[in-house]
Amino acid sequence: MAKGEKMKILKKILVGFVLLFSSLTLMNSICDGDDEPGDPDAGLYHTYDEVQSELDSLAAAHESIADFTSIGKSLQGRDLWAIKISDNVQSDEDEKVGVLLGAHHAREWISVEVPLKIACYLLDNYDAQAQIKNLIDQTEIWIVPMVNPDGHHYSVTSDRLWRKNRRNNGDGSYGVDLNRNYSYQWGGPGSSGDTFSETYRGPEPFSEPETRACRDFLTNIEPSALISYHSYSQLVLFPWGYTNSPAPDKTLMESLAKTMADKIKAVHGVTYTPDQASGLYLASGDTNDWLYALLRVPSYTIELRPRSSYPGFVLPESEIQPTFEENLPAALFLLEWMISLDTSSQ
Ligand code: 0X9
Ligand code: CA
Ligand code: ZN
Repeated sequence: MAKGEKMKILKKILVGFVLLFSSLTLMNSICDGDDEPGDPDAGLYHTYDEVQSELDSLAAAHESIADFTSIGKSLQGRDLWAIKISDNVQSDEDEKVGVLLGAHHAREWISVEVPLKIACYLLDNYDAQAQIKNLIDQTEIWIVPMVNPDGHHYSVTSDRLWRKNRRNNGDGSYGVDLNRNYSYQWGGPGSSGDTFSETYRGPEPFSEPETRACRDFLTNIEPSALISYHSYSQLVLFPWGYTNSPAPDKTLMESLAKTMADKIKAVHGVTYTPDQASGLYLASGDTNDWLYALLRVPSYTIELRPRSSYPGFVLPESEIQPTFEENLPAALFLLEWMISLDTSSQ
């Protein structure tokens, strides 16, 4: 055989191996952080592109019970990807709706992983677990793991501790705090009118495309329960956040929060503290106050691991899986609680 021929065969074998390994990597990418050469890298944490491709493949692999869709676009034009999980997923059925949101705040990377892994878990266990099948059959679950993709991308590529979105405020400052930009009690305590502030509320309520997308989406689907994941501090927070006064449904929301905290603790012994959101600090214009004011439904912020400022937002990769594991039963409990509403109200 000529030397040139040998080289060609060797080259083919090499290409074969590369293709084999890249397809193995692709298969691995479902429900697991993946790296593709040249892409921004967040290790085992998911980048924006990785969230997109995972939700897409996840829905494709479970097409009768999952739908991959966008609820709108960010300021820089990124889609706010969502996955809807339900039986008869293509139709809007008369079923209670539950919502899990992640990453209003860019640097809170773990808040992407928990709702994303919950989506994977639900879909992967539909056939195997009667409890999960029942939940998916009787409810409609919407998961939006990355509400602030522009900020998240910036956190991955430029400034790990970036919090806000990437609005150019026109004065040399960037970013609006999306969790101060909702309309209910907008401009109140715990929000700032200073564009340079980490809690800058924006020039007006819903000035940002990301919060407008959430507003329109949530108004349309009318959830019966919601969890917005944040980090850090290990808290289960319920409205009000803008005032220390108790919300009308404080008793219910507190009791559900206590049960969620108990369920979390039962998994790895980690303590999350249930509290009215104002107990952390007063903050106005957040997701939960707005949703609760609109629909009077249980609406939580879960502040994930860690407990304190070391390691703060930079949670080691080794804690992704346990943080998901402990939060899974709490989310399942809240979603299943919605089913009980049907029997008691009919
Ligand atoms: O400040 C926030 O937006 C949340 N904490 S974080 O460290 N993830 O930024 C807490 C929001 C809780 N809501 C109120 N206290 N109103
Ligand atoms: Ca359904
Ligand atoms: Zn946050």
